[in-house]
Amino acid sequence: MNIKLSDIEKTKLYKAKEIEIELPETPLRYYRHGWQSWSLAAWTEVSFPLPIQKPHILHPYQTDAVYSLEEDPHGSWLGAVEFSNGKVLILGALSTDTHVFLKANQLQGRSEAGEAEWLCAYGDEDSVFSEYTALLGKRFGIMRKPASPRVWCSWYGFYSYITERNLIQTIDLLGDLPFDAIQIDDGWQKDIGDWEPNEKFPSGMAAMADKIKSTGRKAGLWLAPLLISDSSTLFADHEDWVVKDETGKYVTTGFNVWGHNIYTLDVTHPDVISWLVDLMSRVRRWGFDYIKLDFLYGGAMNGVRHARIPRELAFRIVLGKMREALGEDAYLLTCGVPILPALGLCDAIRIGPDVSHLWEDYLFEYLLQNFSTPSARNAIRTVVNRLWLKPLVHVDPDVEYFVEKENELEEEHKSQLQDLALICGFKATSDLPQWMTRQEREKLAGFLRATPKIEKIGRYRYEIDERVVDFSEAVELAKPPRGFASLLRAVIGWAGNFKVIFNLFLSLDNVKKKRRIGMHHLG
Ligand code: 9PG
Repeated sequence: MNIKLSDIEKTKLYKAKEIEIELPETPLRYYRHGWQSWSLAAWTEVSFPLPIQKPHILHPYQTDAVYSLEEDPHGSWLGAVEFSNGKVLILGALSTDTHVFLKANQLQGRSEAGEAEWLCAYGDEDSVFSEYTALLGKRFGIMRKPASPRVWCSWYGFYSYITERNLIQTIDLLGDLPFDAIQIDDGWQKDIGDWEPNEKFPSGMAAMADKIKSTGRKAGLWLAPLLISDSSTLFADHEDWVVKDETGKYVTTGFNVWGHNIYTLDVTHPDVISWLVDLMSRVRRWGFDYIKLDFLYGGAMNGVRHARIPRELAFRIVLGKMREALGEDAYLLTCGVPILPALGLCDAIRIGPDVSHLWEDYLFEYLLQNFSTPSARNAIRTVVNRLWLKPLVHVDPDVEYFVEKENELEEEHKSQLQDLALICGFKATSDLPQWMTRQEREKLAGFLRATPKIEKIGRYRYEIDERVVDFSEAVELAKPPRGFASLLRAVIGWAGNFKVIFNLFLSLDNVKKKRRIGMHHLG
């Protein structure tokens, strides 16, 4: 279906498998909306298209691998262009399994499934995005919980080195800091797929939930229920539950981040569905009522599944079943999740990549032009560009930092993360109370209690009470490297595709993390 800008004045909603809008001029900017939580969302210069993200080995982790080699500007479900008069045209799907491309002077929508529904709207940026949000709310549903809990999350404090002992010590030291939930992250489980406590949690998970709840808070637990490691008992027992590609090879959800090959469960297989439902009920029985389901994109990756239904729809169906099993009274945060298919089925969505105690990462952001790796700046960029989702669901920008110890962020950058959390209305930290000075503890308490008035005054500018905060610098994308640096980019981008070299990088990073956490001090 081919339409012009003038058609939109009469009709805004279209039903088509393929739709093209003819643009009257080459737009200045393209709004690129990445697939899942960690994928980039940003306004990009049309005259400076982003190069294909490197290293390719990370594509399954950071992008929708189906489109990761696409050269033209593109994004999942929606795309928007900005013209020289400042007006914005949005093409937004109201159906899953859809993708938008800017090709020459056409904005193109494509559905991988059947006919899709599309909104085309032209005008002021905020109003066209609001129109889209309102329709998404009608089609997918709106989250119902009034406020998001203030969370202490173990990940950026302990990473996978969390133990029962250091968790209990932390809970005790958090004392009466106004957190509503304490959430145990990655590191408690036997294996990816074997969701039972490992030897670091000898008292078991019900005891951990009890301990947290005895402080009057929600007990939180992290799981990646759709992933399966080839080292797990689940894999040994149910090899047939794993998604394969057309050639019969297992679909890999990325490289071996946990030291093994990680694959994805077939979410359309009836036995997998009942296993997932049982898992959700078990976690509730342990006593957890704040659930962070992570790496969910695995359930929507391309592959051959038991039932031939579109991949994102298949994922949406299973997410609905997991939500039902958890019960409406549990708080459900989804992470590493394809955004649109999760709307209406969870209480919160992580809308950016991981933060870190570093502002930016020269290797990834400048040399490789990869904006999905953990850094404060990458997180801010994508989160600020996804705030239009806020009327639909609680938006999680990841954690904020308050302590000075072992943290390379400048005050200015810590403030930007804190301000963004106030704007999102979702507050969390992983700062170790063991490391807090009295002033830092007071600052954190003040932040957790604050309920400022928030007003948007520009694309990247907000007023928080009387204070103006501006994220314009943070969201800027580094230009591709030139000269020697571009040679370095080519070499590193290529070398990074070999598992051995990548794993070497990874283990060096783990050594740094372990040193930073100072295991010997925390026991
Ligand atoms: C636990 C973490 C935390 C964090 C999540 C997620 O290799 N990767 O590309 C990669 C990306 C994100 C990531 C971990 C690895 O973080 O966002 O909050 O829960 O998992 O493993």
